[in-house]
Amino acid sequence: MMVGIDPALTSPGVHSRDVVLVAGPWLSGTTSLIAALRDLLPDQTFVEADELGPADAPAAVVFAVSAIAPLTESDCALLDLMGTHTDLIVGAVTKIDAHRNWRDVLAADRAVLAQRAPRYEHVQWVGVAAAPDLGEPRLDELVGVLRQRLTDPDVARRNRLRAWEARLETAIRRYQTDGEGSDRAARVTALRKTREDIVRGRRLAKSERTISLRSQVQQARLQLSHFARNRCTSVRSELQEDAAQLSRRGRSGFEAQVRARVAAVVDEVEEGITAHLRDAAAELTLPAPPVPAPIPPPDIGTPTLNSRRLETQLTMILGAGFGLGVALAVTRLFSGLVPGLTIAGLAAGGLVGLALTVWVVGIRGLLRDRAALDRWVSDVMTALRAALEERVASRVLAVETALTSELAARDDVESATAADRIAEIDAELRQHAVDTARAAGVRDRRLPTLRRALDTVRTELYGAERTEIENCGLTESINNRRSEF
Ligand SMILES: Nc1nc2c(ncn2[C@@H]2O[C@H](COP(=O)(O)OP(=O)(O)OP(=O)(O)O)[C@@H](O)[C@H]2O)c(=O)[nH]1
Ligand SMILES: [Mg+2]
Repeated sequence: MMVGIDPALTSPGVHSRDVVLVAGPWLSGTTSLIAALRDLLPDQTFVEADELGPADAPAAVVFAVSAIAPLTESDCALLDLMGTHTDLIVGAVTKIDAHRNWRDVLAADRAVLAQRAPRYEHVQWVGVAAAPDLGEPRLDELVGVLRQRLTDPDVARRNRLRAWEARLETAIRRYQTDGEGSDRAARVTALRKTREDIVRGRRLAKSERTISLRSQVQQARLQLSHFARNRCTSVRSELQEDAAQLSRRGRSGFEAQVRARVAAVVDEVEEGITAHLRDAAAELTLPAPPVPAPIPPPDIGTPTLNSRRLETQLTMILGAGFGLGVALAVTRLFSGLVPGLTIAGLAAGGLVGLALTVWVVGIRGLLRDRAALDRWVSDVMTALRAALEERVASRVLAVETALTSELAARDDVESATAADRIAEIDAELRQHAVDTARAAGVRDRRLPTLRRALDTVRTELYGAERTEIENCGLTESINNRRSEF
């Protein structure tokens, strides 16, 4: 019949069965009602919902609801499901023996259902008591309605039209959602979001890394220079203290001691630099930078201890003068005290004077050497400090270069991965767009025919006026097709 409108519309896609489906919500009295109906109408087949397949369309649906309360939303949804392919629906309010106000409930049920959809406006409602606690079952009205309606030749035709309506509505809905891409919308939104996240994540990661590299390098430069300076300062004061307390014998070993300390400080600072830079690289999750060959300690020269001639001469003369003075004083003291011992006094004075001269000259020499060594230590430490600061600067610079290029390489790899992922997402988005456009094309091609067919069906079911309202102006003149049904 629909083939006239579209050759593809060959069947409503359901299997019409000559059975009456008795269905209802939980504990509504379905089983009791079915048992009673089977007794009263033995020629009819009554089934419960679980005895029907999804594509089976019963000839009639008896929708049993208890008289205890009016229909709820879930009850109505159940009826929508049960009555999709069947036009003949009879509402049965059960257990009317137990609920005196069942007529009010029935009226409420009728109103609720009529509000739900136009197709429910003409549903007949009856009250039943299939298994009353007292008295006889009351099923006459329901039996009467079923007898009358099931023999009506128009019922089969209307059932078939109803099945068509359901199928056409489903098809139209499917084409519409496909054409609008509604089912793809969630996926498309998710894809767009992922794409944005990737782009933003890349940007963020890049700037974060650059910033943390810069701060690590600056920190390293500052802390290591500070460390090197500190070491130099403390070793300098240590050595200057040693120089100030130097004994005559310790003088020769002092230079070696200074050299050893300088070498130790160089090693210490070098190790400090290596450890700090390794930690900085670890902080940036980069491999430890290579450690360059250690530098030799700076050239610190030798202390100049050979005194100048003039100074020596002056010291000698002053020392001799002092010695002579002391000698004369001792001699006079001796000869004054013991006049007979002039010769001995002379000898003793000479000895004391000589000893004092030697001592003064010696002390003077030691003090001069201490001062010279102190100056030397100072020079050595200045040179060492300069060398270490330069070392810190050059090593930090080398590491900065190495880490920057390492970071750039890593960045390139990540960028490539992100670009691949974005390309994949873009391809999928394009595919969705193409699919949606294609589905919209199919929808635009198919929809007019399907709507025309639906109009035809609805006109048959509700009359032309109703169809106008149903379709919101989509109706076309189809009266000439009526004969095809
Ligand atoms: N008073 C009274 N009770 C009834 C009537 N019909 C059924 N009942 C009671 O309602 C309860 C449920 O009856 P069922 O026929 O098993 O209802 P159902 O809808 O098949 O129940 P489920 O299959 O469990 O959902 C039982 O306790 C019945 O005795 C009736 O007409 N009057
Ligand atoms: Mg049951």
